[in-house]
Amino acid sequence: MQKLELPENPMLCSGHAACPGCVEALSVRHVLATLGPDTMAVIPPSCMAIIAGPQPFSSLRFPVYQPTLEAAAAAASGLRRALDSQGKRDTQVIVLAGDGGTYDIGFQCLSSAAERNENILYFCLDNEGYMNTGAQKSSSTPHHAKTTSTPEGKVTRKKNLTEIMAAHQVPYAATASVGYLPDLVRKVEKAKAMRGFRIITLLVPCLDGWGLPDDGGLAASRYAVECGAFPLYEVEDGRRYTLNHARRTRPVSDYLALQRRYRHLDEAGVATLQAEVDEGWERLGRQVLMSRGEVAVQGLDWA
Ligand SMILES: Cc1ncc(C[n+]2csc(CCOP(=O)(O)OP(=O)(O)O)c2C)c(N)n1
Ligand code: SF4
Ligand SMILES: [Mg+2]
Repeated sequence: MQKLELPENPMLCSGHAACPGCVEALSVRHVLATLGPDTMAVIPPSCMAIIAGPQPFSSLRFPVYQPTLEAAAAAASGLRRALDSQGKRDTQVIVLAGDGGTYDIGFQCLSSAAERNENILYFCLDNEGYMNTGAQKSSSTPHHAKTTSTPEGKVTRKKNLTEIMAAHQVPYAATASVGYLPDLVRKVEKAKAMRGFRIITLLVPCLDGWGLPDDGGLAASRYAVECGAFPLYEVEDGRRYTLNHARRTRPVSDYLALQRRYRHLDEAGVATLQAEVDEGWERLGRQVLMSRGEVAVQGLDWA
């Protein structure tokens, strides 16, 4: 077992406003400890903005700018350029945004910043819904999950953000989970050492929105990876795929059983989700093999 040392003066302090047991606060605490104090964050409206606290109070010991929900990646781009013009090229500009602010409302800004290869490190804190406003559905909410705006379960599937970002051919797009902490810390260190547009999507099981007990966030973080619903992987330059946790060790039903948002599902519904996870896992496996040159793409020659 690897012991991780955290600095004595955390950049995210105790007394913050997260729900007790929230995995988002834990994840961000480790992210910030790995990045260090020469960091500036853009935090759009989200649970993270609540955790950071209302002016003049803050649980964060470094500069933070809160833009509108649509504008996080544009605000970070501007901040980066202002710092560069002052010669502060080593200061990391990060975004700490929710999935609603990333997959949906801030998506046009995000796509543009990725296309311009802005030198920013974007963290999507993916709790699979609009949680601080009462757990409504986002395009990251998985198929069949109940939210307050999909009371009978969501009828469409979760958008695949990492694939969309990889298609922008950015230097780095990865997924991570605080349930696999050494992997998360390694990815943050790796992204910190790179230049250009980098994005890490962190799965954040939401106690309230997913219907988990106060101490259930970490188990859900691990089960999501172990059943393949949230694979841990990295894509470099849109081409080189690496799967970081290559074996699935439990059925999707174990993961669903932890969460109240799936409690309405019958056996057929569970089987549908298992089939969808299997399909996604196979597609990812093909990408990994193709990027190693182990699978030839058939039938794409010019006529
Ligand atoms: C354009 C716009 N629409 C709606 C809102 C209201 N609003 C503030 S935060 C939020 C939810 C954001 O969800 P997400 O980004 O997933 O963050 P979470 O609360 O889940 O951490 C909404 C809808 C807003 N601020 N701006
Ligand atoms: S609503 Fe969910 S993600 Fe937000 S602070 Fe509470 S447990 Fe954390
Ligand atoms: Mg959210």
